Amino acid sequence: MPKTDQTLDDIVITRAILDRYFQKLLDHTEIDVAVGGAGPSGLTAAYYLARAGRKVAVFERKLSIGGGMWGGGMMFNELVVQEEGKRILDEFGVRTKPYRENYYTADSVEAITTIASKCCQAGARIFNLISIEDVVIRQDRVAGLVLNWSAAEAARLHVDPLSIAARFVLDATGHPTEILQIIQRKAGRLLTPSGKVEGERSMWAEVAERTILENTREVYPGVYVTGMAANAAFGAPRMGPIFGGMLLSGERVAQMMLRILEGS
Ligand code: 48H
Repeated sequence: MPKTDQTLDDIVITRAILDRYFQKLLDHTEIDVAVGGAGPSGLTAAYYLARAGRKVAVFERKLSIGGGMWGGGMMFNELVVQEEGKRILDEFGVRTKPYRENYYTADSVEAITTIASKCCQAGARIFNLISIEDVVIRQDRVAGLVLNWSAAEAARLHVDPLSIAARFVLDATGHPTEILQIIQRKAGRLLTPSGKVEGERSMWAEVAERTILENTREVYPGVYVTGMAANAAFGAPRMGPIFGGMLLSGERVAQMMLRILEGS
């Protein structure tokens, strides 16, 4: 029997991490879709795009992915979806329980861990601890993202960023609409009624969940908006801890982009 070397070398461990990480990052410097924010809408969009064979990277500022889904409502880690939202949770394999007609609940930890796992396994790459600090604009169109370490941002270090190219950018940064804020500050009018982020309105689940799909759309050449950011961009209400709209918006924006990517 040949003897295998079962010793562990710290330097090999270091080299393995550096090799693999840089391979992964280099492989995502020119991609189909760059998603800003790994909350439920961004991860759902990334899942559908990757499943269709598109090259997708998700950039997330925080160490943890999942955005606002972990906390359910007011830290009670259960969430609610309506019938249509349940369809997507079923597709991901997240278990739901009927509560009343058209109301289902799910464990928010099971929901976000499952969505994130399916997203990675479909081929989307998630880069956590990286913040989007600017966009690349070429011929009046957003053509990529400018990225920096979140740790550099947090420590207010003056470190220059790096950029990646993407055919589409997706603002899935939730309430603060961070990518759109950068564009309106630096590039010009958004495709909203005022040309700026209209701002989210007070909580009204019924209206918010109905309008989110209309608000899921292109908001600047090359840039789409999904999830809570879509309602904030177009001046619609917030919806509280019902998450069907996040999932449906992620699915819708992936379909819109795929139509264009597959037609070209
Ligand atoms: C990198 C960034 C940057 C940046 C932000 O807030 P999210 O969970 O967003 P959605 O839209 O997928 O889900 C919204 C939902 O969680 C929610 O808040 C709801 C339904 N609220 C209703 C209500 O009434 O309150 O995730 C956004 C993610 C977060 O993880 C941020 O850290 C990340 O985007 N992010 N990542 N660079 N510049 N800005």
